[in-house]
Amino acid sequence: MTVMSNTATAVHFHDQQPPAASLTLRDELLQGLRAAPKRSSPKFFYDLRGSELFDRICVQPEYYPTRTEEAILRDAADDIADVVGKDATLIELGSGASRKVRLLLEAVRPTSYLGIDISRDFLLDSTRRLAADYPWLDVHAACADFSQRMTMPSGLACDHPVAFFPGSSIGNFAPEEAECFLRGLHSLLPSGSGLLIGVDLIKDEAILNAAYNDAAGVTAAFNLNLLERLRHEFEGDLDPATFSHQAFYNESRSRIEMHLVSDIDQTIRVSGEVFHFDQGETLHTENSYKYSVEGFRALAARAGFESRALWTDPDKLFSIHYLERA
Ligand code: AVI
Repeated sequence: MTVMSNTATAVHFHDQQPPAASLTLRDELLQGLRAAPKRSSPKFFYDLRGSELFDRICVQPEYYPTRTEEAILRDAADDIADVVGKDATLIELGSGASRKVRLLLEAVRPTSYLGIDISRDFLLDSTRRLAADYPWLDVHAACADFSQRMTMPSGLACDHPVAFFPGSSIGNFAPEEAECFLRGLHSLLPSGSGLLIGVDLIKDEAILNAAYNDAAGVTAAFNLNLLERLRHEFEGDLDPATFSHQAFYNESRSRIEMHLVSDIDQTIRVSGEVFHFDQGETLHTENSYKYSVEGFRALAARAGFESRALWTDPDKLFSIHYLERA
């Protein structure tokens, strides 16, 4: 593990990307394209442009999760601070722009903060800004794929770790993967550690469908950007204009599905390999699972986390759970 300390911005940077990461990513991508039906992991969305587009999704009027979760965090910051307790090390998984944690920092006053994200440039930029704005906070950044097994970076004081996983990113795992992911966290964290986690709730289908089909087309651009990434990073020979964005709520599985639909019968090439798409055939790019409060509590309990507190908004659109590692 490389550790670099940038004194100008006081961010301690821990690079946990395995050296052969791009090879692993390529293999994973090709495996998904060979599958029937074709699929790709949502993590492929998040190159620099994808991360920027995701930030723009978060402020679209139809995309309620971000503003609702932020309102809950703002309103409940003092209660959250009481439950979390003193001298915490906040560990944000998939920290992105590190915006939500700002709503907690003054109330919770953790000793240190660790942002973990797969998008290195985005991570460095946002943690540098955080360190500049909160000079009393010991800021660390780890470039890592938090969905894989991780280790705690050395040099991070970690007496009372509290993982922070906002945004309902847990919903991008299938329920059995989510449980497995929480089990991984369970083995990483000592007993008594906390997990503050945002979980999107099951609701009216029209609200869900609108949230993933915003009128400004930002979610569509986010989905289609995956094809640009295939072209630029994985020697993709394809025309993104021949694909369309598709997103819909699958009620029987309580999930939004996002797909890229081929508008024509065509053959594309990625990393020298040929893939055929029939007209109307899709590449399944993301699932976003929605939970009931009880459903999520039961899942967390199976992974060894006990429910300690819960906050929701008045319309019951979104939930924030505080769980304790048993
Ligand atoms: C990051 N994740 C929780 C978002 C979601 O809602 O599932 C990603 C996203 N995809 C389309 N819009 C937002």
